[in-house]
Amino acid sequence: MKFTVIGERINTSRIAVRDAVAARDAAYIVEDVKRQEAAGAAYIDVNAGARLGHETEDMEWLLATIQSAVSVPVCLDSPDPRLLELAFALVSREPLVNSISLERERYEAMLPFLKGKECGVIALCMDDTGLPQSSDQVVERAISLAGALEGIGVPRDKIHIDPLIQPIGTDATKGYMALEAVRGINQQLPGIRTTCGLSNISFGLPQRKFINQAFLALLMGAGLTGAIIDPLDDRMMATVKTVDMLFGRDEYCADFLSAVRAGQIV
Ligand code: THG
Repeated sequence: MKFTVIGERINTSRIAVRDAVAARDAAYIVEDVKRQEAAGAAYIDVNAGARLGHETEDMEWLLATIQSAVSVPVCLDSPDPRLLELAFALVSREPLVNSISLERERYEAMLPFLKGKECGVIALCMDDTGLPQSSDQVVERAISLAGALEGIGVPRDKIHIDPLIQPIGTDATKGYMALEAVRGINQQLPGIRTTCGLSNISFGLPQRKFINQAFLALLMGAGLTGAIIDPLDDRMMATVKTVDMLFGRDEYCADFLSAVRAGQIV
């Protein structure tokens, strides 16, 4: 299966999106998500967390606006189980729910909510002690999360484990740790899916796009099945399409060649 691109742009932590949401500028959001869909996003991530006190109404408005504009499903992105539950009731296509974790409060609220729902789930390898400190610990947490989710009936291929990418700038082992974690997850939980945000790897460093792009190629090599990225970043998407092709997931190199013809790979 081709790599799953989750488009990250509809996030109120981005100034332009925050302004558009505050002004209820539907044209801006519609234009943005149409471009993400055209560029190959399989899901549109929607994160309304940055305007404090407005998360619920912003999420409702964004979902209505986005779902009238594109036919790809949304990825509901919030740490708040109540907001995810409210948002879930508003989706028109099977969503990805981002996210559950092993943090007690979130875990205990999310499991009963997810039971019996038709959706994909992103599961963060986070618990109440914080971020994982080794690739073995990521794999252990992935096994716990997968066990709990499969236990309530979520099929393995709808579980997307997020190993949680940590900055390389303050700990040189964090890149390799993530690569080992993805390999370990695939070995211990065959058929499971994996995803992550990339940008933490380059936190505090210059030339971040170059770091993120090289890291994505390495993660795909380790077996990562998807990522939360900017589908309008042509270089990042060129990496995705080229690696998909090199892994034999692009019959006759068709997608690669059409991206070249469209001027997206130059
Ligand atoms: N895992 C999961 N979900 C996530 C993350 C993750 N959701 C949120 C985040 N991390 C992924 N989403 C984004 C969205 C936007 C940006 C980065 C990650 C972004 N970053 C630019 C930067 O960091 O410089 C800002 C550029 C701008 O303002 O336009 O835009 O890890 N499961």
